[in-house]
Amino acid sequence: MARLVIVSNRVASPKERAAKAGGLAVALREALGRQGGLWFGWSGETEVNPPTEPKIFRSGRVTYALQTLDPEEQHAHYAGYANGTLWPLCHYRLGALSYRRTDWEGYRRVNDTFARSLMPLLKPDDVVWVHDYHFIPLASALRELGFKGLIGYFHHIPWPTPDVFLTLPSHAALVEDLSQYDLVGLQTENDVRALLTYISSEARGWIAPGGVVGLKERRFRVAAYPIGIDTEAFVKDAKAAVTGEEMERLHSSLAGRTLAVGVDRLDYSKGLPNKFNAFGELLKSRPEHRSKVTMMQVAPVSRGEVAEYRALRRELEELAGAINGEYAEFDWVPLRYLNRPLARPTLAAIYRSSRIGLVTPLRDGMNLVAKEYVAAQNPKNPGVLVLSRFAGAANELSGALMVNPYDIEGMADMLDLALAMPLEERQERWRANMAVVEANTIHKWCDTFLDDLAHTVDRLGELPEHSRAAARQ
Ligand code: GDG
Repeated sequence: MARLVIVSNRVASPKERAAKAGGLAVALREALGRQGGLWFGWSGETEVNPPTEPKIFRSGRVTYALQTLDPEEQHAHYAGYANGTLWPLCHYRLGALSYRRTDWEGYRRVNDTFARSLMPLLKPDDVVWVHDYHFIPLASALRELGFKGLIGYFHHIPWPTPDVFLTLPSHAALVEDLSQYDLVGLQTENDVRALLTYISSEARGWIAPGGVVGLKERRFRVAAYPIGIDTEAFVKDAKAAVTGEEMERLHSSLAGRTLAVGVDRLDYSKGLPNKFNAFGELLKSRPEHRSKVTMMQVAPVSRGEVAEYRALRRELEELAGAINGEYAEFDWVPLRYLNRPLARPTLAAIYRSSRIGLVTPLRDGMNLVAKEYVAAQNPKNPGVLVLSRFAGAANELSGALMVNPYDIEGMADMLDLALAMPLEERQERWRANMAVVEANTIHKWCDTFLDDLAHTVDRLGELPEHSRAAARQ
């Protein structure tokens, strides 16, 4: 069996326990452990004149290789092009997009640095799996250094439609970079359609059945792999939480009130101001819920070095203060707003205790919180998932109450509906959602992607005659 090499910006340290590391890190570590492998990424450190070789250490069957970066280069790569340009672009936030040539150049230089650091560690028959938008040019850089083996890429965030993508000055180069992969995985069929439409209508590529693409002299495949969670682990955590001390503390603090929960990184794609406003609207327009419903928003701070994120934090503090100032009673705070991350078992306990899971991003690749909320419910008395139609998860979780996060009053209506929903309907909706969450786990996602990557070359060879003819033109 070929060795697996995983590349991601942040590498979960082998010491990080499953409860803290998060589903993706655990699944990747498992995939690596099964066949033995290498996990390569940024060390999380910067240094002027950094060493050209990565720090290497082993844990079990996994070798870790971590590259340190020059601070200016790292800034252009991470805060600049990856999170200042690509993140807003892929989340349809053109107003927040900033593009500087120096960032684009820094982004590519950092990918060259990563490739030069990784290349000496690669064997010709390694299978390389690259994760996310920090690394789109990595395959080009590795190919340039002579790596001919299989390279797959998974894009965790949405792929924008051509009209939006064309606002990126470097769009053509970025898609040529993508074409150096053998398999490009996206979250949903909508994302696949968006990328393929761009390739056929703007980049003069051709598309054959099964998402096989020809672009200049390259052939590769584009397909949807909707990511899942470690369902079994979540169900276990949520069940264990029932008797835990934290559950007791939570319940006594609620004093019999209904809980609605949101869990999102503090990111403008997650639609937090809209969610706060919808809760405020509910309290304003339906006074019967005052003092009866508490909303808890867990929003760990993320990317504090990017200006938009600091502005968002201020906006949310103001909104939370306004809602609490307007409606709080001496014994009830309507909105509990936390910027600290909580341990996963605590999250599971909160999900299970919440009558409503509020997942209302303006745009999201998938949104794992939606799936975690479903997995954590008590089948005998499940809560209602209120879900933005713009989350990738909306394609799968048909049992959710779908909302448009731009429609504040519409969201307040849905909250009202969720609060009144009878048990039978809650169970029916939950069963539909849970069937998906159980069928499509993170492990299955991992195996399906890797299996398809291993067979990509066969698929590329099976092109129908008309596509081969197109490819020859
Ligand atoms: C990207 C894409 C895609 C959050 N707060 C705490 C905490 N979390 C965990 C959640 C969940 C994860 O972080 C967040 O995952 P999401 O999928 O919701 O969102 P992103 O971070 O934006 O992830 C997204 C994902 O990649 C995977 O492909 O679904 O669309 O944007 O697991 O539970 N975990 C703990 N404490 C917290 O306070 N322990």
